[in-house]
Amino acid sequence: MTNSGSGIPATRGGRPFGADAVNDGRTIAAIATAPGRSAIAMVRVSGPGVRDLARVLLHPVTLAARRATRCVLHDAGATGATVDEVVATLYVAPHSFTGEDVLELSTHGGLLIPSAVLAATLRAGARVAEPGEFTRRAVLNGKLDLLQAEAVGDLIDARSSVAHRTALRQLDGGLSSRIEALRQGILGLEALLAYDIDFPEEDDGPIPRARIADAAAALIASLEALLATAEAGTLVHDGALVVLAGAPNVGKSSLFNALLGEARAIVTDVPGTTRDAIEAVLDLPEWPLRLVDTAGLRDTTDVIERLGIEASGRYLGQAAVVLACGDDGPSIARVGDVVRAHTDASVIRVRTKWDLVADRDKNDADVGVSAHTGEGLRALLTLVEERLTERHGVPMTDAPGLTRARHHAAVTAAVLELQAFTVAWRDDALPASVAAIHVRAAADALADLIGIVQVDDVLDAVFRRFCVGK
Ligand SMILES: Nc1nc2c(ncn2[C@@H]2O[C@H](COP(=O)(O)OP(=O)(O)OP(=O)(O)O)[C@@H](O)[C@H]2O)c(=O)[nH]1
Ligand SMILES: [Mg+2]
Repeated sequence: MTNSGSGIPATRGGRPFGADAVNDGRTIAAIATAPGRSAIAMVRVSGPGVRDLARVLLHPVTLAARRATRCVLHDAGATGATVDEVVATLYVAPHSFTGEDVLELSTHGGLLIPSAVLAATLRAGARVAEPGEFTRRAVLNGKLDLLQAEAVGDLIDARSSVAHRTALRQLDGGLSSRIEALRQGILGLEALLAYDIDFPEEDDGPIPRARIADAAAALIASLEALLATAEAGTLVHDGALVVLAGAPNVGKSSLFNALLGEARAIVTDVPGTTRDAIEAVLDLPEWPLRLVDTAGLRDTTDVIERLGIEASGRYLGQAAVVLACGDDGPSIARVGDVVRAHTDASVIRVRTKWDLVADRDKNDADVGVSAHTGEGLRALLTLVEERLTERHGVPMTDAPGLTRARHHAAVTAAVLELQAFTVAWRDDALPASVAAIHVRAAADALADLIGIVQVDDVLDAVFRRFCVGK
């Protein structure tokens, strides 16, 4: 069956992108390794001019595909001087990361040599790659879809083992295939509708109305199940924000350092020591945490301290869990009240300086900790993980889930469109061909997510944050 005559525009999909949508067809080059002193570095070149460039720069040039070959690299510029001895590996299109001819030049490390090798490739005709441009070309050439490309960025940026595992799964294509299956489901619904539109005169239509409504309901349920993974997924991706709050001098920075196992924040017996919020990643087995030490909360006329306290307030507003710290019962209660005014995050009452507490039976906190002896630290972290799991569900690293606001927005848009369709269909409020526009919009929202369509602003948004050379 085709959609002709149904009033539904032809499918936008097919294989991702016409190649060269944004690609200017030039050969690009970049240093792919981080700057600084190192044993080796890598300069990556991709594009149609790679083999010509190799001929100009390398000696010998008999490069076999996928074989690391030791060569001398000359600058083709005025002097023709030797720049470095390199190991060159040629990947022939389409069997490369970008889908184009790719040359990887492993050079000696340091600040000078990689830059000189890059300069030589530019003089031989390449241009400097934009951030993320190698991966962008991989997407344009159908080597990766957009979700997998994001996963490449996530792998590079991963600061915790959970985020690392999640990114690997996404790179594996698990999320892409789940989204694609849902999109195919929506296209199936669209096909049922097209049939109904083409043969409206048949009494109940050839397809019972209820069957179409059921199909829409089933799709909405599946999309909502996927949406339910977003909260935990985003927390895993970004790290769950855990804020240490309390009056000055109660031991927040000491606790922060003890949890991290290193002296990151300055500790003194002077109240008001911490002026600015300090953030660090704590990689727990289930949940990666973004742990934040803040300025002690109190009324003050000191301008800088005031700014620090305001920053504490902002962090509190975004927190997933707040550790309300105090070194006696009343100070814990006070900070608990202040914190609750700023946030609806889960609050854990923490009694600090537990080593000094004589009356340990008094029940004025959820947990007692000592930064000096280490007592209670493990119990506190267990409690943090329990609270996160209670609120946000178990982070799923084995099943595909949503990890970014972009994913959440696209799947939400698809649900809203299908809901709008369902209402119109149930009430017979709109002609089928008009109601069907909602179904098409739902399918398109998922197509944008995987990158089946050629939308430059979607690509720009995804690749803007990549590093050069990736
Ligand atoms: N005995 C004992 N002393 C502690 C403990 N934790 C912190 N202290 C002491 O309490 C004082 C204040 O510690 P900080 O960690 O700087 O306190 P803070 O809450 O970060 O203070 P501000 O940054 O000023 O708000 C220091 O003298 C610490 O040595 C603890 O577990 N046991
Ligand atoms: Mg402090």
